[in-house]
Amino acid sequence: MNVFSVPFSGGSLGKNDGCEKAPQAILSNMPSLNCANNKVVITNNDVVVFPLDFPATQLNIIKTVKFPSIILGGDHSITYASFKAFAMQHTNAALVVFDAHPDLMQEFETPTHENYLRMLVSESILKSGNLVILGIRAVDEEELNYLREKGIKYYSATDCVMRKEDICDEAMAFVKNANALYLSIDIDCVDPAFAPATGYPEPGGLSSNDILYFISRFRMMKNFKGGDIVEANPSKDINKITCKLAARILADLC
Ligand SMILES: [Mn+2]
Repeated sequence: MNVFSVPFSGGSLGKNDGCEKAPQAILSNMPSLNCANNKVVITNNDVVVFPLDFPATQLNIIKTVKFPSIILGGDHSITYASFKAFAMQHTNAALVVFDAHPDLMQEFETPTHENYLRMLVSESILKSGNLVILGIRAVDEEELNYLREKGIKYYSATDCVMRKEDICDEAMAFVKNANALYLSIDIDCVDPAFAPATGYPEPGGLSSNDILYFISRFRMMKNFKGGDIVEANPSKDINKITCKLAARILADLC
């Protein structure tokens, strides 16, 4: 599988400085995995980023990333550019996001990890009917209004834990007719007990096993063509548990 490393934290508004080190930390944990997919062959490609130049970084992502592939962030703002590249390479593309937060704050001129998803929808790069968000548990009122206004399909973290299989069935049925499916995994969808190293840890999330269950099923969909893993921060990690989980997610996606 092709992997594109995007060591960029400039979209985290200073809240997750250090997440630019995640691609290397995740890749360096791959050999230590002891799982069915540990023989997966990864070809890493580094995307050149400009820490102080947002638009230039976004352009470089769009120019460099080719699918099928997995993108390693970096903060969640990089999904704005990588999904844009995905939508340029595939018509009628769908996005399934795992995240504690919906990232739908009012848009500004440049995408950040708080509003990239709203920008994708409001700029019509992504149809709201091709979007599912899973695992949310920290939502601003402004975001709730936008979710309702656009009729966006979403599931809380509690739903994802309590009704895992049904919700996975529903979400898969919802995106199965899209030409191509992109999975975006913000590591903060997972409970901080399992993934403490991130910018906005929120209690009450999915377990490691829950996220791996969802991935194992989405991964088998015929239209699955790519995705990303974002917001892990090695500088906040404890015994590498977050980066090891991210490495396992990467192995299972490949
Ligand atoms: Mn996010």
